[in-house]
Amino acid sequence: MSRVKKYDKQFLLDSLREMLTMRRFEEKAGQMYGLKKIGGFCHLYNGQEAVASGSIRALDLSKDYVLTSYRDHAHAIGCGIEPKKIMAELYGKITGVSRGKGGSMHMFDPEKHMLGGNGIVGAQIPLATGTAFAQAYWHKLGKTKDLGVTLCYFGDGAIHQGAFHESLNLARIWDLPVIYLVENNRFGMGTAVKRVSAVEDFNLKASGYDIEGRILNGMDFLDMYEGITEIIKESRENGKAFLVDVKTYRYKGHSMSDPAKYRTKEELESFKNQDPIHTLMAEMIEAKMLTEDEYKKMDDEVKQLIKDAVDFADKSEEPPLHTMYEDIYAD
Ligand SMILES: Cc1ncc(C[n+]2csc(CCOP(=O)(O)OP(=O)(O)O)c2C)c(N)n1
Ligand SMILES: [Mg+2]
Repeated sequence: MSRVKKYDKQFLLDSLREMLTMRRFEEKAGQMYGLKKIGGFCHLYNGQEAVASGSIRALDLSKDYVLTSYRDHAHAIGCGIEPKKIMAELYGKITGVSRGKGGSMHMFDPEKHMLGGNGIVGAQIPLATGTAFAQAYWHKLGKTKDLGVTLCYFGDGAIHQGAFHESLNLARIWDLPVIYLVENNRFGMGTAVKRVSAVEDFNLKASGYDIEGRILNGMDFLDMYEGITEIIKESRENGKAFLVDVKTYRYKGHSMSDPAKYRTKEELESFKNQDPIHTLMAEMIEAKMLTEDEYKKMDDEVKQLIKDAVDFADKSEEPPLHTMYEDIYAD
């Protein structure tokens, strides 16, 4: 039986639309960067959509939290932040989600339980550990009915930071409900994982801290959703930490200035042939849950949403100079 048939049709349509929104957002961000509407650092997520969408959709954002790296536009979309506020942030406008002061790497909206992108490789790992500590503590004090979990994303390049190892140790000693998710896209900037790491399957690192490690296929929405759903359930029920190695791939260079000459065309093509959006769309069409015309209409609507986001960002104001020293410390 087709995999999609056991799912609610609306859930699948919403998931497909969300991944399309992430993809079209990134394509437009790349274009606007080329037109110099966006400056500074900018890292695109094309190809990795099933990772953010398939995992954030398994969370309960009334009690769970998300933290990630600088490649954070899609995670912000997944947490329900409006694309226009993300685009305005890229433009450095006051209407941006971080009031135009964070830029591409610092999407942050505590109301949506998105506790930030981070420019420093691995910085989110101890922050997520602290967030999970708070969740465990609140639960112990009886302030929350169910335990909230924290989902912490980082790249394969962050594994070698000391903070990763210290955090995993603390997460086990204190039994924290935190899921460390490695977006293993095979490269840290232009350096292939195998050139800097003795192991390529990072789930293996979990055993050194007596936590459980798993591998998931990040090129497939349903594999991601099902795998993470199981992990979240165990983490919530038992207050356990997990380390998940998610195999994925980015279609674009590391950042806007990277022509990505360190990989072959064949490698790129082999991953484009496993495109997560195409896979879900094709399976839904095959199962008669979607027609080609409906897909085209969805895509047109998504493109319009992103175009509106660009218009919103274009028309918004820059933050006034006097706000320069605001939003630095918490009140
Ligand atoms: C502490 C620190 N060292 C170096 C950098 C420069 N830097 C930015 S991204 C990056 C590579 C990270 O690769 P990875 O963690 O695999 O994430 P990906 O870009 O593949 O999503 C490096 C070294 C940084 N931002 N922070
Ligand atoms: Mg990487």
